[in-house]
Amino acid sequence: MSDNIDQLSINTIRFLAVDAVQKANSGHPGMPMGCAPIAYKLYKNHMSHNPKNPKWLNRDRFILSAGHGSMLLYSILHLSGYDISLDDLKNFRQWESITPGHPEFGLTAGVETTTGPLGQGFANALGMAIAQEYLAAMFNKDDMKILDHHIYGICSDGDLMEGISHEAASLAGHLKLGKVIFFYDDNNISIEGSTSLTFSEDIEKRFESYNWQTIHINDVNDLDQIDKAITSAKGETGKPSLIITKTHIGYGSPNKQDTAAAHGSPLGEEEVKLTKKNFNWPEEKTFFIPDKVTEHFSDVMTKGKIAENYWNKLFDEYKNKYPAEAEQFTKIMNNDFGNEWKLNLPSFTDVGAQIATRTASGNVINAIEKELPTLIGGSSDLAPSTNTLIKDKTSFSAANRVGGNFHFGIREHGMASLLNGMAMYGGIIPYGATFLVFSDYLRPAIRLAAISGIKVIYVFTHDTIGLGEDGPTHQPVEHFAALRAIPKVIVIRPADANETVEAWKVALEHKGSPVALILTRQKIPVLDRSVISPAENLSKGAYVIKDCDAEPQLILMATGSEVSITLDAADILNETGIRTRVISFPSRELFEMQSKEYKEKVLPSKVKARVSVEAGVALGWDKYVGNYGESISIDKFGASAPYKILFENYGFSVENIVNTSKLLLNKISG
Ligand SMILES: Cc1ncc(C[n+]2csc(CCOP(=O)(O)OP(=O)(O)O)c2C)c(N)n1
Repeated sequence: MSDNIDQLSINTIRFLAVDAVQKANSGHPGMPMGCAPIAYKLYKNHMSHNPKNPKWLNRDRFILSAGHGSMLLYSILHLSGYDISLDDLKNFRQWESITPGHPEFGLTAGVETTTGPLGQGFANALGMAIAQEYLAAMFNKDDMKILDHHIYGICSDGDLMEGISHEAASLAGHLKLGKVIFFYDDNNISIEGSTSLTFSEDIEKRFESYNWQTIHINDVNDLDQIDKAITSAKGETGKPSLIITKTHIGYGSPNKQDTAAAHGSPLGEEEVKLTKKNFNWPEEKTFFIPDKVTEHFSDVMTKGKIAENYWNKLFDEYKNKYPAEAEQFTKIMNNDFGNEWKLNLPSFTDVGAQIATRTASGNVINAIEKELPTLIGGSSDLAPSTNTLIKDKTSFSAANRVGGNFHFGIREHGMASLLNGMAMYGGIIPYGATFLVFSDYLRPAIRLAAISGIKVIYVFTHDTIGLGEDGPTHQPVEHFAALRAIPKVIVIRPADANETVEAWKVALEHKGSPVALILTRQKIPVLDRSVISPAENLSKGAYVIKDCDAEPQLILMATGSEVSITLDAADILNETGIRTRVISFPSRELFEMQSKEYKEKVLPSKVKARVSVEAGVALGWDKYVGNYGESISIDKFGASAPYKILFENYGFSVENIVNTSKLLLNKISG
């Protein structure tokens, strides 16, 4: 074994990863073996972090975007003193362990975000940097900087091949996010072999053109080069830095180094032995941590404690000098946003007025934003259409960090992943907007927000063929179903302006998962609440919006813009003696959270004649309409025409609802 404590420590990281992957008989040993020196230098020498308080607000963040190299992260967290035991490392990838295949936010101390789907961690980190800039501008004072830290990360070839890295890096350079320092694990290998198969752009030129600083390390095992690179990255405060680092996948493995074989499979018993021999490491030992290494790392916790104590003192002084700000900062970072905003929620009393729900949503945001200064967001170049601009706030930019309006550019995927980073940073309620049809472009990041248990609010407008002339490319049909299919995502499609207010209220009060608000482009009537149930019922997901005099024979259920025509159809049916109940059904997820009794009350099992009315695919409605029911739906693509003509031709008319209902009743009774 080497006498050099640095080498000994780095090799410990390497072999913890190698042994854990071997024991689990699955995982990725090559990346940790190559990048161990980076993790070592960051956690041991450069990062300001306290392993005993992984949530300390002013810690440096580290994001392993190449999440498949998770054992690198778990090993360095263990050695640094985070709450990950050696047994946890031995349980890598096992049932209920805190060391899953890829890092998961909220599960493991010191894991800042969920990574694995390549490119996401990279963009999340940039979102965290945005959050830091915004909160720092809000709370830092010239004499006291309570948020002043770096955001480090490692990204791989795969991260930089993914489109999302282009979107996010482009915006980050434009916004001059100088606190970001990413290492690029430049090992020339991905799963199918050499990256020369697919990847020949000049990364340095690419990032320079994004307005990043680029730095080179031509041998990751030269620790001086790592130190120098970090120092010069920190020295550049006006640009994010990419440290292009030459590494070797599977470093030290005699037969697998620099080959794809080291990427995603255990080295194999024999090769593990040969590799240990190569490093002069005790061959017979597994999960071996030399005492000297344990000792060597003990100062990480001491230094971390001192750093946090120092910050605590600074924050005490801040509290004395700026008590109001300190109180607000503490509340916000604890996700306590108060209740004042609720008093400002608008109410739409102009019955019969025609208001698009996107317009109502814009009114809500603007009515409450003052009481919610960290409700911030924007759109991917569609703010005038999504109505998401906050009129009294400026735009966030390189020169203006207090701006609460974000211009993400036409970068939906990047936007969604940046929003995730903003949410994970804490203190921010981020929202992002685009047309519903483009929710597909955000989908991977929405899924990760749901897995990570973080709240991001999506404002998806232009929600059906009701958007009209733009035609089938812009008309969502499968998108309600597609969003509802993601576990934990709360999808809400309000029926009118007042339900839109309630939808925002639910979204803002909800915790622990993303919320998608689905809104119309076209104007729809403000429903007359003096004759139907109050819009507050939206929080139950589905409610009887208008009932018949006695027990219903027929139940009509509708969402969004289809509710008003369904109410009209029910009036006709009731007049003809068919006792018809109408259910406004804005959110399946909220409805499923209700008690069995409530659900039975709204949808009595004995009423078999049920019709759903929603301008999207029927998928999923069978659960509610049952075996005998019908769905008025769109199970094909839309078309380019004025929306009223489309609604008529696709069956979303009072007449068709009435006829479908009558036919159904005949069928059932016959
Ligand atoms: C979005 C996405 N697509 C595909 C994968 C599967 N995958 C995991 S790692 C990887 C590429 C590996 O190459 P690289 O990023 O260079 O990592 P290294 O081999 O150097 O560890 C792929 C395709 C993934 N994790 N995420």
